Amino acid sequence: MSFQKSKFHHPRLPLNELGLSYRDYEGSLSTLCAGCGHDAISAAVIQACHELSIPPHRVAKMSGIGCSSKAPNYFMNRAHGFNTVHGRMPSVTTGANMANRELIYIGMSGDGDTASIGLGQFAHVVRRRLNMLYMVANNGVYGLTKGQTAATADLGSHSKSGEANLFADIDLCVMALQLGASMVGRSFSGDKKQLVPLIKAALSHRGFAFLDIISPCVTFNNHATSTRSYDYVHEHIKAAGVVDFVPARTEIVSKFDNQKLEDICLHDGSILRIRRTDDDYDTHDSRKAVAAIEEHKAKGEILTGLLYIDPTPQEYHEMAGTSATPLSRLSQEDLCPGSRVLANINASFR
Ligand SMILES: Cc1ncc(C[n+]2csc(CCOP(=O)(O)OP(=O)(O)O)c2C)c(N)n1
Ligand code: SF4
Repeated sequence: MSFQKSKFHHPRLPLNELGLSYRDYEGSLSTLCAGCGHDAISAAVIQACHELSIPPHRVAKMSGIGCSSKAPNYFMNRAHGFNTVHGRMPSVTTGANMANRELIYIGMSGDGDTASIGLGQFAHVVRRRLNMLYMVANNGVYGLTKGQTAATADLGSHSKSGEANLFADIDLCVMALQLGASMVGRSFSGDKKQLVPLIKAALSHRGFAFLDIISPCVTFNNHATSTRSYDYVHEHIKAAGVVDFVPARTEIVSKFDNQKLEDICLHDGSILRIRRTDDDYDTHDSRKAVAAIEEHKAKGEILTGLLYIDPTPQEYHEMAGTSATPLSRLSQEDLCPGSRVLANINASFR
């Protein structure tokens, strides 16, 4: 159940290019536990979409089942939304995207939703390069069903009841890199400075953008022996680089030491500006990104930031050569070639 927020707001709130304030990007009142990392992710999505002046009605919020999958109710009430079956967000998003390629698809899922019941669907949506932002709110547990260990929990980490995890974790960033995602990043719900530019870049990226966001579950996985707790993540986080997002049409002002800067131009003219904190880190090499993730993990560290980006990505519609006009806007005549042509097509399969 969701509760509506009061529409009252300060009359002098800053407005974006569409004349909308951030309150126009909010959703219903959250019913998640106070302090849940997922609410911080919703706030980051609100800030990113407001600052990018994205028309809310051009967005489709897609999710599965779980506390994380409830989160889209708490941002952008004016957008389209579809809470699908557990683990089935990728296929429903694929169908929606096939019918209307012009919407901006934001998929929000949990580690249970993606890495367990939805793992097969996740693999195929990545390899099909669907043009979407796919976010996983990764807390290492099933929050909604009260704390069972998820497939992303680290080997040896303990559940709240003290049980040790016997199995190695699935690293969703490594999977996404190996399956061909054209943008991959990892962040932390408590680090808005890093998360907001990553979300902006992912929304402006034409292709499959994957963000794994560590999002502690304060109720079931925030104890001393968890590697997804606020304390553990704060102590073991390591950034590959600082990411800044410069939207198209705004003046580009360098704030950093130019020696270490790299600017990547996205298809809409926006600039993704990366300042390396690790001189050796190469954001254009997916194999090195996999190695870097593994090396940091072996040291007990969590590597965050922009891990990989392909500056010339391809997305599904380009690869499959589909109609440039969305199917949802084609007329009956355009969609149906007529009974004689259909009869010939059917005959060709006999
Ligand atoms: C087919 C099916 N199986 C199992 C469930 C029960 N179930 C609901 S949410 C969930 C796990 C959610 O975990 P996660 O995706 O990590 O999200 P979180 O709640 O931690 O944010 C499960 C197993 C279900 N709703 N449907
Ligand atoms: S149970 Fe955990 S994941 Fe679910 S709302 Fe509460 S803190 Fe968030």
